[in-house]
This record gives sequence, C-alpha cells and structure tokens, in this order.
Amino acid sequence: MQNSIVPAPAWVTPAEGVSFALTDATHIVAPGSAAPIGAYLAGLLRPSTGFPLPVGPTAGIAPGDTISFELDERPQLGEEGYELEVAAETVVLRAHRPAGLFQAVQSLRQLLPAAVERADKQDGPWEIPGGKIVDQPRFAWRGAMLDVARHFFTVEEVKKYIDAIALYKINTLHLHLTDDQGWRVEITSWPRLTTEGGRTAVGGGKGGYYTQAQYADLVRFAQERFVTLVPEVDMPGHTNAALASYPELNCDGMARPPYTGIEVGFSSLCVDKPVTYEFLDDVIRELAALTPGPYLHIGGDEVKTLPAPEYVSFIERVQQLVVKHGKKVLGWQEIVAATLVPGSVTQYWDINASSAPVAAAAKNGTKVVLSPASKAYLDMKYDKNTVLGLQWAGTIEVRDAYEWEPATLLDGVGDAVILGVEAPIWSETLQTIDEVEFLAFPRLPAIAEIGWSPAAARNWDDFGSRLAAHGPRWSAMGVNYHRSEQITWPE
Ligand code: TNX
Repeated sequence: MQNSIVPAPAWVTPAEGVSFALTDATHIVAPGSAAPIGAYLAGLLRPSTGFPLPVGPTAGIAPGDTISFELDERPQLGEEGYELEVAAETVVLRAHRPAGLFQAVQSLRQLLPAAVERADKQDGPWEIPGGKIVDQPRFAWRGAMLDVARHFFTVEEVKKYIDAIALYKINTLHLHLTDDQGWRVEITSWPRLTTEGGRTAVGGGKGGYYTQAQYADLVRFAQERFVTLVPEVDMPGHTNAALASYPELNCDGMARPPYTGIEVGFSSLCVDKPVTYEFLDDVIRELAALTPGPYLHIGGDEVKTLPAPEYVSFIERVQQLVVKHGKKVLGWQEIVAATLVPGSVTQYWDINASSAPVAAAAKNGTKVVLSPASKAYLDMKYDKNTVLGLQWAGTIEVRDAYEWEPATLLDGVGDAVILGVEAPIWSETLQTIDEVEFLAFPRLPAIAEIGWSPAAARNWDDFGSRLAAHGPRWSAMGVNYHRSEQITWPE
C-alpha cells in the first residue's frame, strides 16, 4: 500500500500487487450507526466517479465488490482509532466508534486518485492499493482556529473550511467569535451586540454575524464531520465591539466608538460593575445552549489596561458562570494567573512570555492545548515575500510548522498534560476564505500530523513527499494553497 496519507497512519502493511477497484457495481454496506458515514462516503465518491454506490445495511446476495463499515466491540481502538483493510474484492473499515469510521473514510479517500475530489464526472480507473492500516491518534485534540471577528466569514465559507480540515482528521474548530472589531454570534438577550457590534470589521468593511439558527446549522454540519465547534467569546479584553454596542458595559457609561484597526490590548469590560456579570451570564448561557461540546473558550488574552489582581478575580468569577451553565473553561495561557477549576484547559500561544506559569498550572491538573505562535500560528507569513499575514512571531515555512515536538516544547509540559495541538488563523489581513486557505495549506496538514501521528513515525522528507500529492487534491477540491518551494509539487 504505497500511500501519501496525511497524517501518517500509525501502522501500514502493504499487500503487494493487490488492489480494489471501485466500479459501477460497488455497494456500500453500513449498518446501524455507521449508516450516516456510509452515506457521507457515497456523497464524496458519486460526483466524480458517476457510480450509483448504493448504501444499505447488508451486502445482500453478492458479498463481493463492497465497501463495508463495521463497528466492533474492541475498545482498544479508542474514540477515533480504526482499521482499514483493502483486498481485491472488499474494503473493510472497522472501528469501535463512529468517529473512528469517519477517520477511516479520510484515509480511504486519500488512497484514491486526487480526481476523486472533483465535483464533476471524471475518468477512472478508481483503484485503491491493497493492504491494511491500523491507526489511532496521539492526541485527542487536533484543532484549527478561525478568527471570524477581524473579518467575517459566511456560513458557506466556514463549511468549506470544515470540509477541508476534516480531510486531515482535525476534530476541533475553535471559532474566535468576538473581538474589538466585531461581534459575530447573535445573543438574543443582548441584540445590539450583533445589530451594532456586528457591523464593523478591520479596515471598515461591512462585517456580519451568525444568527443562532445559522450557528446551530454550523454546529450540525461540523458534527456530521466529527468536528466539535468550540465557541470563543474573548474577555475581558478584545471587547470593543461589545463596549460600542452597550454604553452600560463601560465604566464611564459611555459607548466606545467602533474600532477597525489592528491594535490589541486597549479594551476591557468594566470588571467592577454588576451588569458586566449579568451580561456574561446571559452570553454564556446562550452560547452553552448552542454548544454540544464540553468547552467554552473565554479568551482572556492580552488585556493591558487591567491590574493583575482585577484580571484574576474577573477570570475566577467568569469561570463559575461557565461551570454553572454546564461547560468546561478553556482560555488563552494568560488565564493560568487565576486559580482554575479542575478540568479547565489553557491554550499556550505566547512564545515571548515565560511558560513557567503554564507548567505550574499543568502540575495542578490544567490540561494544555499547544499553539506556539512561532510554529502553529498560520496567520504568520511563509517568508518575507508572502503578501498575506503578519510576522510578529516570525515567518513559518512548511518545514518550521512540521518540525517541532509537543512533548519537549515546554519544560514541565509533557504528553500526560498535553490535550493536543491547534493551528489558529487570525484574520486581520484576510478577507476571503481563499486567503485563509492559502495560509492553511500546506501548513495545517503539518500541524495535523503532529497531533495525530506517533512521534516516531514523523520525518520531514517522508512528510514532504506525501504532502506533494495533496496539491492536485486541493486543486480538485477547489481549495487554494501556497506552492511552497520546500515541496516538489507534481504539477
Ligand atoms: C495575538 S494570540 C492575539 C490576537 C492576534 C494575533 C495575531 C492571541 C491570544 N492574541 O489577538 O490576532 O496575535 O497573530
């Protein structure tokens, strides 16, 4: 099984000379809770192959020429592990959980020619190399983050991004929903957040926001792809859009003017006013109700106008609201200054700050998601000639994004306390999803491989040659990407 699967599977045994050919007689067998994943696979394969690919609970009378989904009893495969066996007559995808079957589909997809991703009918043959894969993730959390606050991205654009990240077994999409420049999710008890606070964007553009119905639709779409949406409402800083929408949220009772620049750190909620906590109680309650996943991200980064003790008591107060509404707290690394409730998670990003407080929090049971800005911030430029992006954390070529090891990144933060890795994209310089994709690909797959593959299976040369095969796949999907000179692209 010669393959270019990204992230690299844990274990692959090729069956030389064997292959399975997808034909107009192929059936998909997907019983019980595998049925929606069978339907998803059929939906991926039908447009380009033109084959009918019927999906049903049994193989019927002709067991050959089938792609079968099997959920089995063995818990060793965990939440997302799977086996994928490709023989001449059959393909079998096996997992303990539906999420594992979904991840198996992503590997299967990558074993087919890139043209399978096209939206219109293509010529075959559609051969899948024979062999067996046994695979499971290193880390539970493999995330991408999209900043929809600095510039707004529509539901359709976010869906396209979800489809693109799911191909790399990314299972978390963190949406940075609010910032100084815009508030992007409807809160029905505070409507001006979006009708006023949603109208701006960096550079003075028109902004936008998701109604709760649209947000719920995004949640559902993501769930069907085994991606958990993590909503972030940034606080107490990065709140100018809220402060512009409601005068009472300001200490002086005066609404702030809208902000369309890209400075950070100047805004803060009024941490002494009772109304601030009534406001946050409403926001957190409404957001929790929209969120099936366990985490709410409360931001907590870069507030330069608040004395440390006030910041700490704010975070400690807000975390109780999150707990009250049944969720766990996630926040940028600054929140470790507070005493966090058990089960909280912090997101490391600031390469210029000491990591000792993060290590100390980890020692007390706070888990860590790693997003080191100099490796994983996909809004950094590839090199000095990249037009889009920023460079405060340096430039990040594909190899830089790939060659780092989570367990040795921070002293005192090892495998046991690392929940996973996440690749954020901040959108100060990005106006279209095309531009987001340009920065995400090919670096997002590098971060995905760090999060999924065993450390021992990772190797830059091997990764680079597998990654090269994904260029034509992105072209077929209509996904924009950067043709990095570090990769020998096939076309
Ligand atoms: C830092 S990362 C920020 C964001 C910016 C980003 C730009 C973090 C928690 N805060 O507000 O958008 O840098 O790279």
